[in-house]
Amino acid sequence: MSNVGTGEGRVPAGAPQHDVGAEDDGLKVGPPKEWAAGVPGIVHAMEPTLRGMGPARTAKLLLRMNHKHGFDCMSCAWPDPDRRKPAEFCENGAKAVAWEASTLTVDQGFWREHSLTELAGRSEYWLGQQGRLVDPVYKAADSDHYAPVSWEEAFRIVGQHLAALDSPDEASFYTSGRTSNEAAFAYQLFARAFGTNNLPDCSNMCHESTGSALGEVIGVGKSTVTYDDFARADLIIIMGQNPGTNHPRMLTALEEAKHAGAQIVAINPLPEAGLMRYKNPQTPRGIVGRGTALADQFVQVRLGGDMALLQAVSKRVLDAEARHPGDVLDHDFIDTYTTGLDAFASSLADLDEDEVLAATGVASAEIDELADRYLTAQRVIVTWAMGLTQHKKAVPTIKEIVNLLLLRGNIGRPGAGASPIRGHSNVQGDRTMGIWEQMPDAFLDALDAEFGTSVPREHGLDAVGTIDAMRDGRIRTFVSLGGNLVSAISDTAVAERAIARTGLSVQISTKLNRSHTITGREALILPCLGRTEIDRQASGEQFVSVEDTVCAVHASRGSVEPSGPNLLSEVTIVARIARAAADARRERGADAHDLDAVDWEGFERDYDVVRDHIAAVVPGCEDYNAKIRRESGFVLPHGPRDSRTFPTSDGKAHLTVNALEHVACPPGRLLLQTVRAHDQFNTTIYSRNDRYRGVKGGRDVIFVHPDDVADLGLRDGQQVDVHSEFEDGVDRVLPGLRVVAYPTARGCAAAYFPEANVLVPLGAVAEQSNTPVSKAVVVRLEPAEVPAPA
Ligand SMILES: Nc1nc2c(c(=O)[nH]1)N[C@H]1C(S)=C(S)[C@@H](COP(=O)(O)OP(=O)(O)OC[C@H]3O[C@@H](n4cnc5c(=O)[nH]c(N)nc54)[C@H](O)[C@@H]3O)O[C@H]1N2
Ligand SMILES: Nc1nc2c(c(=O)[nH]1)N[C@H]1C(S)=C(S)[C@@H](COP(=O)(O)OP(=O)(O)OC[C@H]3O[C@@H](n4cnc5c(=O)[nH]c(N)nc54)[C@H](O)[C@@H]3O)O[C@H]1N2
Ligand SMILES: [Mo]
Repeated sequence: MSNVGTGEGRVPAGAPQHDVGAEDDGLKVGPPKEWAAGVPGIVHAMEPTLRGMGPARTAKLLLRMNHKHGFDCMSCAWPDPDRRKPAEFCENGAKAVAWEASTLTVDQGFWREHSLTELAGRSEYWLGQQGRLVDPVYKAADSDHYAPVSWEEAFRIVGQHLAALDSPDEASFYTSGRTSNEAAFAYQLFARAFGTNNLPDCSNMCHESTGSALGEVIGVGKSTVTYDDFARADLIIIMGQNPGTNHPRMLTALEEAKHAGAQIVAINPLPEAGLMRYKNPQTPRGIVGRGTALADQFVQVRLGGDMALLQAVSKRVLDAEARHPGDVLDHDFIDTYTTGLDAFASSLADLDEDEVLAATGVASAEIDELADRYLTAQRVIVTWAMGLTQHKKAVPTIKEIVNLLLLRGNIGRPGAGASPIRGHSNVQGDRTMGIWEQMPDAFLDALDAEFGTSVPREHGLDAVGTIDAMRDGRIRTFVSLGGNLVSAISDTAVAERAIARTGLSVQISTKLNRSHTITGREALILPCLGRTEIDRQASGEQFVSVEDTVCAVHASRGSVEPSGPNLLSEVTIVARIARAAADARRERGADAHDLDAVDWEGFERDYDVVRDHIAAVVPGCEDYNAKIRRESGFVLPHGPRDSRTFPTSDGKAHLTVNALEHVACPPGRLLLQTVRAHDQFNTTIYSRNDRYRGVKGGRDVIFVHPDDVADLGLRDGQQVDVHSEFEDGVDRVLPGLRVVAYPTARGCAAAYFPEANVLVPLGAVAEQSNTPVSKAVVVRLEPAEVPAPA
């Protein structure tokens, strides 16, 4: 099963035999002093991705990326080290910048040429290749085309629709995690002043399970570690995360930790290239190849087996304590800071090893080895991402991480902690700023105190809830601040029909995607500045601020000219929608209510005004304008991390009892997970390659263990239709995938997101967090009817 030996991190037998790093060998990037010369090297290596940007723009941007006076990379939420390297970016960050800063633009003729019907038939890849959106466009009710519209008219249309609703709760305001803190704060304020808490966001599909679990058991839903903790840890356990592709700069931190003596354990059904081997080319960081072996132990768990695995490790820790009473657990910590040990220990006393084996597919000896590593380490960090959060039992699984860490006091001390690794670069900041359909009353009270408003207290709709409500006709206006909800959410066909029932859909975006082609009866595209671009307002050039996965907040400044003269900033667009909604309410003889309580023009003129309000409302952001101007920004306070203060109901960290459950896979079926390829950012497809997994020029593949391929009577390379099986009995099919024999865990399979979203019913969600279950879908593979050659 998992045949990567201790200390070696070999790629298991059956892994693609080519050198996954082969292409990188041509990448010539010099040491710091030669970095100017290095940039063209990167450009060369990443052709054609960077072609659209031109050399001058490219160099300027790549060198400012993640720097103290530059802009924050939009490709992930990995933090910046305090001592920055000259080129503080990775290959995928460069791709994200190139994609945004493309000089190619969608001209006005494009909209005449392409009907919506035609655009809806295009792939995400094609749509993203059309260039930057630079003019607002409107699709009228009776038209199959968008057509250019003035900004005034665009805002008037949104305002009219919003004012015409019977209730503010008939609108829903989605946010994707690239939005700045300033835009996010303005947006949630607008939605609430308008009268609704319907603020779904990408986090609902992402780390919501993390927030639910951590919030409940330690009182704060965020990482308990700082950047520097990685170098101080002596064991780092990486669960359900593929940093080589999705957080490449994390590999540098892991390599540094390794040099400082840390051991690394990867827990994953897939032997992900970046977890196995890492070649640090100095710059750019994050290139995977035949370099250092990273993982000391690779635990090849079955999909959804982590809860059982964690319980089995905790049980071994408790058994060790029973053998050496007083020597194993951190009793001082447990007595002072936690509750629930006795119940937890007795629940694990009769943990069934056979069930653990069935759930994990991992031999007892491997679990013993993992437990030994945990027991010999003094400072342990556990990181995780979508491989844990997108399961039915995601929330209890994450609570089991906390259980394990608490047993030996691994929270709230240097080099130790629980570290969710967020996805979108500012998804955490957006939440801090109030983008959440269930913000606590304390936050809403602070808003009311600051603005004199009376914002609603009833919880709003999340992402799944919004689609559900659209389906029933309960949401009539949909506004999206970034993102691509139709493509990102589960049950694609249902989501598309749901959006089509709205009266108006509004996308505030940088680039074309499927959510622009599947619209309400009327639709608007409002094109905005991206993070790379200079944002000029009446008071001068503006900067924005963002928060990374370890709660560090800092400024981000664009440095190139906007892609078009007609672009507005996100803050401006939000402020003008708010004013238009207020005007429209007045025109209808109604009161603008709370919308008039805010100085929207002031927000737009000078983002310091927004930040002054953030300072007054958001805990930890006091004196925001001063702190954000410090070179390295500042770190938000975090009780558990800083002082072992746990803001839970009883002020303690909770060891919890979680009934063991795993996803059973009926005979002849597989468990399918949906993953990202190396050349994509969520629904944005940069190219159709996934070179770390050996795939080139296509995405219609399903990775299956060679023995499962044989057992299912299939052949490597065969075309299959993938049918998912859920209790609702609906036959959901992803047709025409090519079987790729691949060393994933037995009984498991993987295909690409977002294509595979067609297979997941809207109602298949994680308990408590309501996150779509994207990582363990029971599927049946049927040989596809391949048309005979003509
Ligand atoms: N280049 C690039 N960077 C990105 C993104 C991108 O699309 N492209 N997306 C961003 C976003 S929004 C996010 S949320 C993150 C996502 O970062 P990841 O969570 O790394 O993304 P996924 O591709 O979903 O990979 C999930 C990983 O978990 C493993 N896994 C799946 N199921 C299980 C399980 O049951 N148990 C265990 N132990 N492992 C499992 C998979 O094999 C895979 O390695 O990346 C962010 N960064
Ligand atoms: N099956 C399956 N489904 C999943 C996942 C999975 O692993 N499997 N992962 C889930 C996760 S973790 C997430 S986070 C969601 C992602 O869901 P979203 O965040 O909604 O999707 P993205 O693809 O990141 O959004 C990309 C679009 O954002 C716009 N954009 C880019 N930059 C900017 C900007 O600066 N400003 C504005 N206004 N717009 C911008 C562009 O138009 C681009 O097309 O998908 C989820 N869906
Ligand atoms: Mo995400």
